[in-house]
Amino acid sequence: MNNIVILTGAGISAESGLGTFRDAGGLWAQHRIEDVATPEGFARDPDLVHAFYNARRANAAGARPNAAHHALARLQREWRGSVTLITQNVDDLHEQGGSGDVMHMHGTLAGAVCGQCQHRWPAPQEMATDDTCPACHAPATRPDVVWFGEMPYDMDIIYDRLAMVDIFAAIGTSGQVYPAAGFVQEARRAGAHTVELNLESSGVGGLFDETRLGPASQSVPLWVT
Ligand code: BV8
Repeated sequence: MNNIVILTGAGISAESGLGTFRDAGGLWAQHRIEDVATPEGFARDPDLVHAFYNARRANAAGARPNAAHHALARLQREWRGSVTLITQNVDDLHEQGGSGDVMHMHGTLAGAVCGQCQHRWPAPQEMATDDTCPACHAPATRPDVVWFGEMPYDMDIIYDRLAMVDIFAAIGTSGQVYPAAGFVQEARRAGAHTVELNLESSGVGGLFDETRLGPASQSVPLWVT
C-alpha cells in the first residue's frame, strides 16, 4: 500500500488567487477554448493567444502556494513509498510549495517552444508573435503548453505509475478534460483506493471510493496527516 499517485487541477491553485477554468467567471468564461487553447486558435490569432498566456504568466508571477501545495510537498518528503505528483496546472505553485519532480502533463507557463524545431527555453514574461526561436531563428515561438487536440506530456510514465498505484487522489479538478479525467478508471483497474478532494463532486466523482469536499487548503492538509 505504498504507491501514491496524485492528480491536481486548477482548484488547488484557486486559493492562491489563480483563476480556475470552469467555475463562474473562470478563464473559459472570458475566452472561447477554441480561440485560446487550440493550435487552430493560435494559427488564427497568435496575438490573442500570446495576450491570454502573458496575462496568466503575470498573474501566476504574483501567486504564492497555499497550505495544499505545502501539504503535498510534505507528503513527498515523508511518505515511505513512492509519490507521483501529476498536475494539469501550468503554474509553478507546486514547485514554490517545495515539491520536486512535478509532472506538468499540460506543460508550463514558464516554458516556450519553437513550433518549427521543437527547441525549448524559459519563456520571457511577455511573449509576442514576432519573437524568433533562439535556435533556428524561425518566427514560430509559442507557449510550451498542451492545447486541445495535442498529446499531453509524459503519458507513458503516467500510465506505468497508474498500473501500480495503491492510492490515487484527484485534487481540485472538474474531471472534464481527458485523458486526465480517465486516470481514476486506470487506478480502479489497478485495485487502488481512490479519493477525490474537491469543492464539489466532479464530473467523474461517482467513480471515487472516497470524496472529501471543501477547499483544498483545508482538505489536503487533513488528508495528508
Ligand atoms: C488529447 C492548456 C489526443 C494549458 C488545457 C476532439 C478533438 C481532440 C481531442 C478531443 C476532442 N474531444 C474531446 C477531446 C479530448 C480533449 C478533451 O478532453 N476535451 C474536453 C473539453 C471534452 N482533450 C484533449 O484534447 C487533450 N489531448 O486528447 O490528445 C491525442 C491523441 C493522439 C495524438 C495527439 C492527440 C489535451 C487536453 C489539454 C488541454 N489543455 N490547458 C492551459 O491553458 O492551462 S486543459 C485545461 O483544463 C487546463 O489544463 C486544466 O488543467 C484542465 C482541466 O481543468 P481543471 O484543472 O479541472 O479546472 P476546472 O476549472 O475545470 O475545475 C476546477 C475544479 O476545482 C472544479 O471542480 C472546482 O469545483 C474545484 N475547485 C475550485 N476551487 C477549489 C476547488 N477545489 C478545491 N479547493 C478549491 N478552493
